Amino acid sequence: METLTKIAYKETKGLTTNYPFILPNLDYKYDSLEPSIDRTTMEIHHTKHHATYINNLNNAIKGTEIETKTLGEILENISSYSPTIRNNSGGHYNHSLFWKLLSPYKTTISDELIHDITTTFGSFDKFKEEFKDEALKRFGSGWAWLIINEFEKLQIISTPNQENPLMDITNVKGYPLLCLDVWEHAYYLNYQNKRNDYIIAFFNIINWKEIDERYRKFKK
Ligand code: MN3
Repeated sequence: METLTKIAYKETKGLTTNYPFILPNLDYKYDSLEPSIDRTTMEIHHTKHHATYINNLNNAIKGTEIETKTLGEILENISSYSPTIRNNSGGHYNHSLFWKLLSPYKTTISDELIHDITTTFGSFDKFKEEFKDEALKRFGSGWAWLIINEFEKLQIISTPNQENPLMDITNVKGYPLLCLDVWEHAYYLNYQNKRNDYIIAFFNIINWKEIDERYRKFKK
């Protein structure tokens, strides 16, 4: 348990913002991820869905002692807080990370991370296949993740609703490298029920540069 907490702690200690939480700007335009993710989906997802999680989170903690807690402290002690705080702090963290992991430009992966992925999953294609399967089998709403687990190994997991591997309630904790939103609001306008096609398209817009930076930050 000690190692496990330490792994997740590497991320949570960097989450130093606290109340009032604000909507982060995107590093790209809403239409720049087309055709993989359409402009309308991106705009609604960012300005409505993500913004609502933030408003709900701020409203839930306003005037309470949680106002002084950082986002990292809230997530790692999430079992102490209400379902409203759990859903909305998770929603805020997960989306803030997700936006950074998308890129309109093709990015390359470092040799070190490719080597680690290939060693862990057999090949890069097998990694993609396993990630896709995990994202597909997540019933209802949730997220798929590539994390560094308690044994400092790469692992693919999924979480329900807005839970994430930094929360003390999740089965597998770890340091997130990659995440994919598989809530229907993330793809339904363009893909309807075809979550499979959305996941395949997602692989075209992954910001591997950002993932490499997260990977190196962890290894330090
Ligand atoms: Mn979402």
